[in-house]
Amino acid sequence: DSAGIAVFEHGTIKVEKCKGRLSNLVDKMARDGKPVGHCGIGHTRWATHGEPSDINSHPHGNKRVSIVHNGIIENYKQIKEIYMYKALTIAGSDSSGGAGIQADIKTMTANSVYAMSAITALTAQNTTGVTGIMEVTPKFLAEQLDSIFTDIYPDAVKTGMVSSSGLIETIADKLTEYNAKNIVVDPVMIATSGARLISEDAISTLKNRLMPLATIITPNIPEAEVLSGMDIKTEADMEKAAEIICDTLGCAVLLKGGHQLNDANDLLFQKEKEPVWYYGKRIDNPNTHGTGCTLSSAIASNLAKGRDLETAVRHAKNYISGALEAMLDLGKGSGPMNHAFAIDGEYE
Ligand code: PXL
Repeated sequence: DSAGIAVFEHGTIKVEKCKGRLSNLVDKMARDGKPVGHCGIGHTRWATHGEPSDINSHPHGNKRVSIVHNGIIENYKQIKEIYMYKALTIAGSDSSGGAGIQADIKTMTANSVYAMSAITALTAQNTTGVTGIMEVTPKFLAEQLDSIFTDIYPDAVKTGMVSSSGLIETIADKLTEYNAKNIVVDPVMIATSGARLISEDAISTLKNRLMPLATIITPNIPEAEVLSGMDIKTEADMEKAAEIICDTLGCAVLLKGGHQLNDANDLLFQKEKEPVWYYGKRIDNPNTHGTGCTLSSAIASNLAKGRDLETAVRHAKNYISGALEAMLDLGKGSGPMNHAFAIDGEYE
């Protein structure tokens, strides 16, 4: 009898009480990407090759999920659930679907991660601008976060538009209460279209309460100027500003060169590590609505899968390059990217 118990941990497959062919089976699953392949062949391969993962932080760590009889996994559905990495976006809704919550969910889905959302505000907007903003109350945001964290615990969290101090405090309290890991804070201040998306006093709450909890923050140059208090004109300025932000707020910084400086050259600054430059290829696409949201949720997706920061940023930049290169052209203003550029979408 080849019955045994497969123990699935965050990022690893370990076989316990294994008799007969069970370990062969797990190896085969990894090789073929099945049955867990539905949740990402990458995870499986990565798992069995034993690269580092953060097992202890995962609520499903050590959970036994599968009884195997003669090579057949009986509770396959459970394995799929366990094997789906999960990410949460806490952000505003963009009715035009290119930025905010909508961009985040599309990005996480396209990166094979299960996406959840806690909505901070509704915006009425299209590619030409924002016409209205309706915030949720801090109490209702707290309720959304309680619902999420007490049930499907996210492997990573991204925050985007949070326009007022009360909402930011609620997020900081709840992320602390639930011991959230892999937190990416996109310090959204101004939309691509020019609309202001945060109040003045909320900026200091963002700095004092939320950013110290972040694994990484992803400012563009104007945001980094606000956060560092210095003008940024050169690559050397970018390094200096990122160092100031990292030292004062205690989190890693991805300072995005964007269109204002060096095109797509971004700088990753981490405490006690050499700065890393990502020399992105310049893609001549004027439709950049939602690029900030997309990059930060792609980083969160990759952190959810257990990747380190440097790798997560590299993969996220590859994803956004693909989405820009697809040259989608919708709307009258700066349009959205094609988040689904690598998804076939035909199910015959
Ligand atoms: O890209 C910043 C941003 C974040 N969140 C929402 C937005 C935008 C830009 O338009 O609409 C909801």
